[in-house]
Amino acid sequence: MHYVALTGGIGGAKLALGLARILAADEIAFVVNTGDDFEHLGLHISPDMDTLTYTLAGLSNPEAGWGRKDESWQFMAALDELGGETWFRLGDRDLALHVTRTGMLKEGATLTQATRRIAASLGVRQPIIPMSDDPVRTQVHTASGPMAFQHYFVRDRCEPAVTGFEFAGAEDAVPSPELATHLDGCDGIVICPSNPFVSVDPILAVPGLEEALKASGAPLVAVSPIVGGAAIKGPTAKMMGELGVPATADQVAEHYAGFIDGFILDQQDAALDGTLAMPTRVAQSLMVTLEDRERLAAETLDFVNALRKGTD
Ligand code: FO1
Repeated sequence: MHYVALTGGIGGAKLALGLARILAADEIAFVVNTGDDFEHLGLHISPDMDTLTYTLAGLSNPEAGWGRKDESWQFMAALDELGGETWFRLGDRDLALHVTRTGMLKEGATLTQATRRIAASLGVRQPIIPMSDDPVRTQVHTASGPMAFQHYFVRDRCEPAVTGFEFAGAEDAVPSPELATHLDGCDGIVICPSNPFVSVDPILAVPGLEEALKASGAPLVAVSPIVGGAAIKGPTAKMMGELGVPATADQVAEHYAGFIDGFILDQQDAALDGTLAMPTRVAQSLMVTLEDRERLAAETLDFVNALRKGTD
């Protein structure tokens, strides 16, 4: 069997880890949002790919969800002394990854190639594929104008009210060449419980990518990032409110309508089961323990397989 999962950062990486733990390494490939990427201190930072890489490598910081465990912060302290920019925190060990990737890109490697080499160095065997090798940069529209994503998310702690989003550069981007090899003979596609607006939409904004997923013929299942009217992680519910959309799981399903074949609701939203314009499955989608991640991954694949066989 072979599956493809689309993911953003911290929330999505939890299910990604569950999938990686219950499948063989050659049965799953991850397509990751790079709309959060930015150039900072002369380095190419790729937060969602780093979060997934560290998570699959067993190196992630369990409290923050981003960055590495057992981190030290000497570089940040020294940068602060020099009056440098410290709003975006780069740990000493984490810094090594950004320096390595930036060097590879400067020498002519694509982001796909650089990611493959870094993941292999850290012992990750599952393919981690950036949505595109071309720069796509999420801009968050607010009442005071457009903002670069990390300025909105980290520097301003998601405080500005959003009015919309733009994926600068998407129109000229092409999907990573590695994607096609994983869609050939694909048995199912999972959209992890990531933010639909700033984690999944940038992936789908790459011209040809959504069409390639559909053309694979594999059933597409999204796992709700909204549980009982709140986001599992991050600003999804706050954004929905600001965009004038009720922060409910059915509104997320509606957002993906026409694209997905099935939707996974949390037990807290079981009342919505059977009320959506697509097949639904109810599961425990809050992932606290490792077992929670594995259980949700197994339930998701069971749903995908049932949709493919026409038994759901
Ligand atoms: N998130 C924060 O909230 N604060 C940080 O200082 C921060 C630093 C950081 C460094 C490297 C990296 O790969 C990710 C980092 N993140 C940080 C996470 C991050 O930017 C966001 O979680 C994502 O972009 C949203 O998915």
